[in-house]
Amino acid sequence: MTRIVPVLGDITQQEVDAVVNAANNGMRGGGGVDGAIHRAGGAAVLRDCVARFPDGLATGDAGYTTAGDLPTRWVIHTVGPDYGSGQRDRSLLTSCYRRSLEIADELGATTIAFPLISAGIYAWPLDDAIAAAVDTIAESGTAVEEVRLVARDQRIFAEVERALSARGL
Ligand code: AR6
Repeated sequence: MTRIVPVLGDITQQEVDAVVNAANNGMRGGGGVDGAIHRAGGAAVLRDCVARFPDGLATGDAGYTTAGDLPTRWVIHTVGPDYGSGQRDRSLLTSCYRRSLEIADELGATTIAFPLISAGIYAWPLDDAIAAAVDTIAESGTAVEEVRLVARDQRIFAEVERALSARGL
């Protein structure tokens, strides 16, 4: 049974087997979580991105690299839909969680930390971004034992807690 644990904090400081990056199609870094992961992970993460994703990554898909200086073994990169630019197909957002967990299972990860994919620069409405995360993780059937949902501020953290308790999770 997978535990979904709300965490108030910074995704780059999570001591788990894998952290998930809210990447973009180019897979060469960016702002938000992506910028924080590349800064904290160091050049090794970018080198690995270039080597493993020469053509980038499709929206809704996920792939992994090593984690450089991060206190985790792998970074699982996934590309959420850019709601602000009109990409509003929710199945692309739920696919990010499903594909990331499939990769975590392939890697044998037992703990993983997600940010709220698409909920920042890509401007997906927060309550639905949280619902998509919680429901998809809960229904995934993953072998991962602990899935952290990391919120950067108190307001978002409280919303994640509320969504989990509303579902009895
Ligand atoms: N730890 C935890 N959560 C964070 C952190 C952090 N260090 N930093 C931001 N958040 P975003 P997106 C929260 O913008 O919407 C990049 O340029 C943030 O408050 O990182 O999928 C990429 O290269 C929000 O709730 O990801 C893409 O171009 C959530 O994490 C684009 O942004 C996701 O915010 C991806 O945008």
